[in-house]
Amino acid sequence: MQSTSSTIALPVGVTLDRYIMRQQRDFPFATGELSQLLRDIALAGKIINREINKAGLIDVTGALGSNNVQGECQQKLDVIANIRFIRALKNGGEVCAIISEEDEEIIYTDNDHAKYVVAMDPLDGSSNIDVNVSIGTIFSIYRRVTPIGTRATLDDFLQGGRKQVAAGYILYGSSTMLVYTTGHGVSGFTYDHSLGEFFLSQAQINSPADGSIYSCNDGNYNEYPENIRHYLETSRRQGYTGRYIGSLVADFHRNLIKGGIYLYPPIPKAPTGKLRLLYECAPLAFIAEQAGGRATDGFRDILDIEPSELHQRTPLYIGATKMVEALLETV
Ligand code: P6P
Repeated sequence: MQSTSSTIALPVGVTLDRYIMRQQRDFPFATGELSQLLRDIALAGKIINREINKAGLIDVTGALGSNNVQGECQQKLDVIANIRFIRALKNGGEVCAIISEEDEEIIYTDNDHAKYVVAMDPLDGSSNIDVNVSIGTIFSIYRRVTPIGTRATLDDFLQGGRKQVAAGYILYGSSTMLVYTTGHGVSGFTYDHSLGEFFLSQAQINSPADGSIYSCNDGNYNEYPENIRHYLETSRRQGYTGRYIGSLVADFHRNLIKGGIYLYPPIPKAPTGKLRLLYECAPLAFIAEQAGGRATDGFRDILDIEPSELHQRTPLYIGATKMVEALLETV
């Protein structure tokens, strides 16, 4: 169903709450649960933002000394972010279950009558925390497929990216931004610390169809598949710019706004890619497509991948449509 023009025509400077209410009004059958869920996520984002901003002062930087289910060294803020988001979603009452990069198993909220499930990376790029580089939260929302009132199951999370009802990220950067889609375009909100509010700053983000920025870890270049090396060599000959922050949300956001492509190909130590499908690649692919871009694993659109495991990984090539299509031509 197309949203009416009132949502798109909103002036910049509208609060997130008002924007969500306007969006909800555009959909007469909306009952408010998704709106509330988006508010719950924004609240958790505000809290994490506060923790991040004082990280250097209260010793929440650095490693915790434990590893997450991925075997990756957990940073203190990783764990804090995970706890905060889980608590906000539990208390909000709109989510019956959560999966998180930080937990191996499904997290049940005991809200078995809630309609939605959430897949999240509570704090992606967290190794950058100690050096004050931008980091981000990524979230993906599905309507459950199991009966209301029962405990959620794997099936609720393995529906495939095209079944997402909403997806977004929070970028804790030079400013803190919330960017999300509910399938009717992509909107960007900037956090005003003095007021404790997210304000609409980009009503409709349309990503450039082409670009000249590529983002990849050049240190892995020699281990990339031959066609990817060929694509990068061609890009360099064309005078493209390499920009790689090592924080997916920051690299993705820059490319979304300026036009570019982010690449995480398969490499010997990550033969199916490093990034996770359900809570990193699928939500960003939803946003990319809604903004006019594209996302693939090198063979299929990310959103067409049929998931089989909660923490499964995938190669990821995401960004400007013409750049992704040029890469696919090398396959
Ligand atoms: P590498 C951070 O760990 C992350 O998941 C993304 O945010 C980032 O783009 C990528 O991994 C960096 O991985 O192997 O280049 O250090």
